[in-house]
This record gives sequence, C-alpha cells and structure tokens, in this order.
Amino acid sequence: MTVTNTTPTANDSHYDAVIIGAGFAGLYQLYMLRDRLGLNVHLFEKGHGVGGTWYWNKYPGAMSDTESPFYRYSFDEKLLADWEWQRKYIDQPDILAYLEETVRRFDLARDIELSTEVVGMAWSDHAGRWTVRTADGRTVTATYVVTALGLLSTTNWPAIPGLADFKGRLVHTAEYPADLDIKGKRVGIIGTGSTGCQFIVASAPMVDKLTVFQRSPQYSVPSGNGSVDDGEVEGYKAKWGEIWPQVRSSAVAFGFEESKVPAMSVSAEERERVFQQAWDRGNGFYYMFGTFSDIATDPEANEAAAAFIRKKIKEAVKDPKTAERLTPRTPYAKRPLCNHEYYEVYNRENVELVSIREGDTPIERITTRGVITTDGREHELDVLVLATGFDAVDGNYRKLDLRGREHINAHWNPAPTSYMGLMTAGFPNMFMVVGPNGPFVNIVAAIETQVEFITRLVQASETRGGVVEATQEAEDAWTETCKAIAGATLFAKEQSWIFGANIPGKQHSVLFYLGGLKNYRDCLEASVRKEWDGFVFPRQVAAVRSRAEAAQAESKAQEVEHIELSTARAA
Ligand code: FAD
Ligand code: NA7
Repeated sequence: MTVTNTTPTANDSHYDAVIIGAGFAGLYQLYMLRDRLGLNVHLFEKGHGVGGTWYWNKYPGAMSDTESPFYRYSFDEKLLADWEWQRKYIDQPDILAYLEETVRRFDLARDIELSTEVVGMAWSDHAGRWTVRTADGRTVTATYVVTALGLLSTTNWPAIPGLADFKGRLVHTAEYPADLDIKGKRVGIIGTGSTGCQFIVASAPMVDKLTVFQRSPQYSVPSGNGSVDDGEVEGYKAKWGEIWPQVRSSAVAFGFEESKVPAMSVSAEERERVFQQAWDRGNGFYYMFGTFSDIATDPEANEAAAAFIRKKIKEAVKDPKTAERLTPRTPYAKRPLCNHEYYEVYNRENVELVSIREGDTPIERITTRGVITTDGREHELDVLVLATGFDAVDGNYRKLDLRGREHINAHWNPAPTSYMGLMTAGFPNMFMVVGPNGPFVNIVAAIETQVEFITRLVQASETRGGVVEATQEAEDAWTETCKAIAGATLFAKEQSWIFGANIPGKQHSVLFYLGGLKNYRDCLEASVRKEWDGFVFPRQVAAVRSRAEAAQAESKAQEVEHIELSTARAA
C-alpha cells in the first residue's frame, strides 16, 4: 500500500500545530497532538510517500540494525500485538510497510500533505505564532511547529572531480531510484560506512563485478541475521509489558542489559570467551555495550575489542593483502556496525577492494566511463553508487530559511546547540525531534520519549498562555553536559558523522547526548518536577507580572485614597 494525500492546504490557513516530516517522529507526533490533545494539526512532507528514512533509502540491503522487536513503536498495544516479523532484523520494505500501516490504522493521512517541502519559517513574538512557507509559495500559520526533519536525512554528495561527467548511472543510496536494476552490471561503490557495508553484502551476488572504493577500513561484527520462528515472536509479544520498561531504563535501548563488567577486570581468556559469545550472537551495539562496560571509554578495553575483530578479519579473508587493507588500526569508536559475512564478501571472485586512502590509490577523478585512481587505472563502471552518508542532525535545519528571534545559522554559529535536543533558545514554540544533542540510542525509543515529552510541554503551554521557550542558560548548561560526556568517551577521538566530522568544512562539534536513554529520561522528568526547569512560558510570566503590577497599583491607589481621606478628616 502506498499512502498518498497531496491535497494542498489553502494559503493563510491557521493550525494549532504544523509538523514537518513524516518519518517515525512526525507520524507519532501527529497522532499525539491530534488524537491525545485534540489539536488541529497539519503535517508537511517533501517526499511523495510517508516513512522518512525508510521511504528514501531503498538500496539493496537497506535494513535496520536494531533488532526487529525493538525497532518499532511501543505506544499502542494493538499495533504491538498485530505486527509480525520474520527475521532478526527488519528490512526496508517491511519497515516502510509498518509505517504505512501505522498511518492507515490511526487515520493519519487526512492531515498529511505529501510532496510539499517547507522552505522557510518565521516566528512573531507579537502574534505568538509561526508563519510556515512551502516551496510552492504558500504560507500557513501555526501556534506550534514540530520539526521532525530527521537526523540522517540530508544526503552528502561528495565533491569528487568529474562526478558530473560520468555517463553511467550515478546514484546516492539515500535517493536510490526504484527503477535501477544492477543485476549483471559493473557496479562501483564509494563509502564503507553502515550503508555501504549493507549494500556491498547484498549487491555482490547480483552484479557482474563490484568495485569497492574504501577510504577508511571499517569494524563490522556479525549481525546474526536469520529467520525467527513464530514461537520466538510470540514470546516477545507475551512480554511487552516487561520489555519496554527495560528498554527505556537502559543506556542504548537496544533490548539487552548493558554489561557492568570492565574488560580489564577479567582474564584474557575470559575476555576472549565473552567477545566470541557476542560474535556468535551478533549485533554491533551488543558487541560494544553488552560485552564489557568500558569498550567506549577505556583505551585498553577498546583495543581488546578491536584486536578481536582484527583477528577475525585475518581469519575470514583469504587474500592477505585484501585482509590488511580491510583492517582498521584506529580505535573502535564509530557507531558500531554489524552485517552478515561482511569481510567474507571479499573472497568472491567478482568483488575488488580498492583502497583510496592517502598513501594507497586515492581517486583522481571520475570520467565518463568510471573512476580513475592515482595509479592511473580506470575502473570502468555501469553504475556508480555513493554511500557517502549524511550531513547529520542539523543538515536539514540549515537548508531552511528558519527565523526565530534570529536566523538559525546565526544562533547555531559555529555549532548547533539545544536544550535536551528539544528546543533551542530564541525559537519559541518550535520543538525538535532528535534535534542536536538528543540521545544517541536506538532512535525509535528516543523519538517516543521526545514526542511524549513535547506533547506534555505543549499541554503545559496551553494552560500557561500558549507560548513556551527554552532559556539560553539551560541550553548552555546542556551543551556543556553533552561536551563533558562526549569528552569522556573514545567516540570524540574518531572522525565520524556523530561529531559532524564527515562533512568537509563543517564545524566538528558534539551533536549527541551520550549519557544513555535512562539518564536522558531522568533529565526530562527532573525538569517537569521542577516546574519545567529550563523552559519559560513568557505570557504566563507577563500575566503574573501584570497581575502583580495591577495589585501593586491598586494597593498604591488605596494608600493614596487612605492618605487623602485621613488628610480630609484631619482638615
Ligand atoms: P526521518 O525518517 O529521516 O524523516 C524525516 C522526514 O522529514 C523525511 O521524510 C524528510 O523528507 C522530511 N523533511 C525534511 N526536511 C523537510 C522539509 N523542509 N519539508 C518537508 N519535509 C521535510 N536508527 C536506529 O535506531 N536503528 C537503526 O538500525 C537504524 N538504521 C538506519 C539505517 C539507515 C540506512 C539510515 C539512513 C538510518 C538508520 N537509522 C537507524 C536512523 C533513522 O534515521 C531513525 O531510526 C528514524 O528512522 C528517524 O526517523 P525521523 O522521523 O526522526 O526522521
Ligand atoms: P557514514 O557512516 O558517514 O559513511 C560514509 C562513508 O562514505 C564512509 O566510508 C566515508 O569514508 C565515505 N566517504 C564520505 N565522503 C567520501 C569521499 N569524499 N570520498 C571517499 N569516501 C567518502 O554514512 P552511512 O550512510 O554509511 O551511515 C550513516 C548512518 O546511517 C549509520 O551510522 C546508520 O545509523 C545509518 P570515511 O570513513 O569518512 O573515510
């Protein structure tokens, strides 16, 4: 089923809330504000369908690497009870079908306008509302705006010389065309991150020849993917009541208990046993956080985990030169990946690894026929796939002409900041889902947490004058917290999208709260307990002030009257 609703809104319509983006975040937010709070809500989505990430990323092998039971909404018991899964991980078509079913089930389509890009937004303090501008020149107003723009949604098209000259098919994985058939073709891929590795494993058996242009070697552990039987699915379904509280009170929210054991507190043999057990079980987050407590923070523990993977690469790859090129020597501190037989794929006759790292054979330029590397070789291709990632987190915000009390690019200069990933000071009534410095965890669990909090905050605002904003002090303190936590991890030492380091010219900064979901949720609850600490409701403040001033004026008037009366009596 494809969800379509392209009926445009009238110019100058007013809504209680406008939501931008129809991924996991925007869809749930629409349901919460409309059906739980009873607001008049409208959602704009630039894609021709709903699903967000799972609408755009249709490349072979696209899938979640959060295990199936935990990559879903938890808010509705019936949806949980009804939706089945067949494999340990859900792939892109199934996730998209799930989100389309969510739209159907909660009758969301009637308030969704597809194929409509929002290009600008401006806040008026006087009117207490946003004006939202779409690419087709319409404007609507809204009291609240929720930007559910996606954290991995602005594609990174690298500036490689000659890219425009290529006469074959050039595609980015995040804009993968439905009509592209790579069977029997000579395919090249640039990029070996999570996306690239998924594409490589899935496409190798289909294509005539696959040439992998690798800049940095990648740590990948087995995913353990495979079919699951009905009994296992029913087992999860019977225990949802225990599972979700565990997910929400864990750090990474991937459905397992994080280890509390430091790696160096056990013998080398025990470490080996634990790593092997995780290798056999599968899943990247499990390998990093389920084995030992300090892989992401202690260099020695990290090196032990990395060395185990290096050993496995050597065992898996037959050609020693290829194995060497595939072996990372850096810390194991990017988003942890998992795949089914990633390293083994390089044993195939039709797969060639070309290391484009400095010192090996970097890409010189793209030609009409393919890719020329600095050794003078031209790699002829029919299809060139860019798996070069995203301008993560703030990318989509910076594309908007977004004006609160100042322009977003001025406020976020040099780097994006927020209060708890939810609001940014000077942008009243604008709520971000997975905005800068939100939690770095299983994202659907983070989305549910944030959407539910935003809904409560809107409700609080409605009883306090209808305007809410984060204070600059709260934002500054949160930024410092995020910096301090990130600085205590090894992630900060690696160049990756988690710190904006993948985009040439982008300020390297902390983009996530790395303190885990449990602690994040505790911060949210602490704010509510302390009367929405870090947020202000300016109209309530103004009303209180004017009531106080009125009371003061009245008591002054009474005082004057009293004096005048006493003077008159005395006279
Ligand atoms: P998105 O799904 O990105 O949706 C944002 C939507 O906003 C998009 O549809 C976009 O078109 C729309 N939009 C943006 N700007 C505008 C505008 N100006 N006007 C109108 N519409 C606009 N996370 C995990 O936790 N586990 C995983 O295993 C996992 N796997 C992933 C695999 C891939 C290949 C990718 C790319 C991401 C993965 N993620 C994973 C992260 C994933 O993005 C989130 O899990 C989740 O899908 C994000 O949902 P969202 O609604 O916040 O954003
Ligand atoms: P990533 O993790 O940012 O990976 C991008 C890959 O593309 C990575 O291997 C990069 O090499 C490579 N890259 C980027 N630019 C270039 C240029 N100019 N030349 C050569 N190679 C380049 O993006 P993904 O889409 O794989 O994953 C992002 C997240 O989405 C992922 O964590 C999941 O959550 C889903 P580098 O490593 O920088 O040397």
